[in-house]
Amino acid sequence: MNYKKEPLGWIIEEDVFDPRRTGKCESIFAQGNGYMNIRCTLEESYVGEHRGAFITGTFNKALPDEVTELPNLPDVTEMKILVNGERFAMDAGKTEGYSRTLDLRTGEVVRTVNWTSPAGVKLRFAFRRFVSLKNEHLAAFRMEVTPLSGDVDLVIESGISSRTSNSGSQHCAEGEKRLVEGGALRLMTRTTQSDVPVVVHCLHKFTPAPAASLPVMERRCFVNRYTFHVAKDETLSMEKLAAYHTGRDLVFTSYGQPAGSTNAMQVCAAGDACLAKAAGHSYEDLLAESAACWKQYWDEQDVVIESEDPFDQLGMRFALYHLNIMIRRDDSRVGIGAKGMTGEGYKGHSFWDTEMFLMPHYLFTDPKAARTLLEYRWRSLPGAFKKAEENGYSGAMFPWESAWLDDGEVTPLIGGADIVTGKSIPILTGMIEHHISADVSWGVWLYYLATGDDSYMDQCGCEILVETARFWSSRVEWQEDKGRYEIRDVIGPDEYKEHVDNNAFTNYLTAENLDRACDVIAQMQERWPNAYASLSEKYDLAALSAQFQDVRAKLYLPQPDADGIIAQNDQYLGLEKTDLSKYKAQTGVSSIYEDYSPHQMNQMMVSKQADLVMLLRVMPDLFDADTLRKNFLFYESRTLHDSSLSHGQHCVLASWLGLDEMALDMYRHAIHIDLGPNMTSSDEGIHSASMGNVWQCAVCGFAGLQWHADHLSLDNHLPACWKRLAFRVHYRGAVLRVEMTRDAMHITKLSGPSVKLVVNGVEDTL
Ligand code: IFM
Repeated sequence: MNYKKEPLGWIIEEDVFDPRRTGKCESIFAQGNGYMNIRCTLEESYVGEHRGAFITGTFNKALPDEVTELPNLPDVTEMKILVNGERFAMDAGKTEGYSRTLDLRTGEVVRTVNWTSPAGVKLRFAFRRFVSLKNEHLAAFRMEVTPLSGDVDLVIESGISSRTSNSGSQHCAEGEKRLVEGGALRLMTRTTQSDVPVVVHCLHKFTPAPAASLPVMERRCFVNRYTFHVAKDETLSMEKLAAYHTGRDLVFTSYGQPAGSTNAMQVCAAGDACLAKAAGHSYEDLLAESAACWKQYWDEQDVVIESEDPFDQLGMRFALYHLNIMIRRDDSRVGIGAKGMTGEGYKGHSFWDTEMFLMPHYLFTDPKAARTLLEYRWRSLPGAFKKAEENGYSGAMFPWESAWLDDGEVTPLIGGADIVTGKSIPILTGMIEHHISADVSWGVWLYYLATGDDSYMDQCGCEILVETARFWSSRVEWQEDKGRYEIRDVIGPDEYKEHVDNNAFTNYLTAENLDRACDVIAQMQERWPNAYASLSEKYDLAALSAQFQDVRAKLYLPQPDADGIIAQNDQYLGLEKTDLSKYKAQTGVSSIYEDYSPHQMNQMMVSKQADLVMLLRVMPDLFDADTLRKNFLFYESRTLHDSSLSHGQHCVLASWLGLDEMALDMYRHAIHIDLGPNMTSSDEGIHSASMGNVWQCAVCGFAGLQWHADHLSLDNHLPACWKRLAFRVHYRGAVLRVEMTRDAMHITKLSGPSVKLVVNGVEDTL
């Protein structure tokens, strides 16, 4: 890969075709707009490729014993190109001058290559594509082919294939194919269980026109076969438009309406009209419209980094690019998948990643988008009530993995192979990783602190805080001998530790959840009358508040021991201290699974990811600086960073602790998770939470952004090799521009009401 292409900091280039990187490049070059994402699979097919087109919210269950997942929808990217009867593919013949670039400024991917076929025919190919940021349904492709060694006969097959699957499980029916007015191919299908109508269109335009064109309908495939005779040095160009529409699109379904109730013909008509309109425009025109939206995004959201190493900037912009294409900013029926929509990994499900890792970015750059994410949690409450009830608890127990609003818990039950037993490893997170309910509440309160949005609290926030507090009040266990409540048998953030008691992160976030629920109950009647009306009808709020206060007062909150170390959980400090150097030095992740079973790892003092460190990062005021530092160093030494969630949070805390070199090292690890040399790390999609982490590293870590009850604070922790860092922050209706060097921090209020700030310890009001 080449990250030094001009203009520096904007271009990701694959400069050598290497089939070992197939999956990685499909994911990192993926294009989208929050409604849909298309993996950047090459036009001609290769062993190991994984075509993918995903539309937010179209969740489906392939078989009764599988969990709901985001279906891989019909593909429009594949093309078969025959040159004098030889199939164009770069793994045959000779390839020269290969380059595939993603231009982060416009979202366009361009591939150029000179190819000599096995029979010696030379051609130049240029492929371009983008998914429109202007029209969320539209993707456009352009190809130019120039024969260089003589005239050629070309056959090109291109269209729609519904042979796609999610690792073998098919989600769409065969569907109905037809040619529609204007020569477009149309495939109308439905998801098998959720019954969502899915309509895909594809239209080709060639210059010069083909000698012949023939529609070919096969099982799950509908293409046009075009034939051409192209003279030496003449260029054949193709423009292809594709449009995706589904019955779950907001225009067809109001909130809560089942997808199957949408008339598929309406969806077809919308697709027909969309394509007919786009067909009147050239690729360049459509690209310009989309690029203008990207420009606006960058004007508002860019984080500028001037560093000795330009990769620091590129890594940040790559994260911002994906943060923009993974979120549907105005549809609160959908969350963000752990891989966005760039691959099938984690089945398109949302985790705590949303609130703890992604939310701070959206909240401080586009608060409305943050509200959409938190409304999604509120709309998912029925699933959370159901999960609590099924487990014998009260209130709202949020699913560890979430999909469609009423799906409830969708965590799969089994994972990879256990090296000792040879059986599948049971996945327990859906059953006992309970901190998600407190994480959602933490997100709600952070949103309220940063926006003061009373309407959100009135409609959603109060209910989430009260119902999650009700869950925790039923979840805690009274220990008569110790005279306290405990939370036993959980998995904390560190998923290498199962069935632990009193995970500090879980307990402290629960305490926070209970406190905030009491706060809102105290203010609800006056401040949030609608919430008060509906909750007071269901509950005696005064009694509920008294119950929460009692549980909170008696909840066990682990404290530093004689050495100043806070136990991650009751068992942790007594575990065996195995030598971890081999795993700390690993180039990939999770190599420990090759030597130990989960059961064995549970007995070892080893952490997968930030756990106690995560607690200190989100609640830095709990302990003094010395305790923070001691615990950070202790736990980091036992952490393998086997989750992409880990490095970024360590970076933030390391910055605050003045561990400058370590903080920069952690930042660089975070930007390498998807862009680094590991060929397979992103096969199943990019790591969404890591993108949020990269933003947090710079803004919360190096610029020291912290939120407080009535103000924001900033502290200069810029790495020595960074000359400048600049970004915007939205806070309580105001927009601030922060510009910093190692010696100075300039903050300008661009708009909005006055804002209280504490900058490098000095209070000020802008
Ligand atoms: O939510 C995370 C979890 O903390 C670690 N495993 C991956 C999940 C999805 O990113």
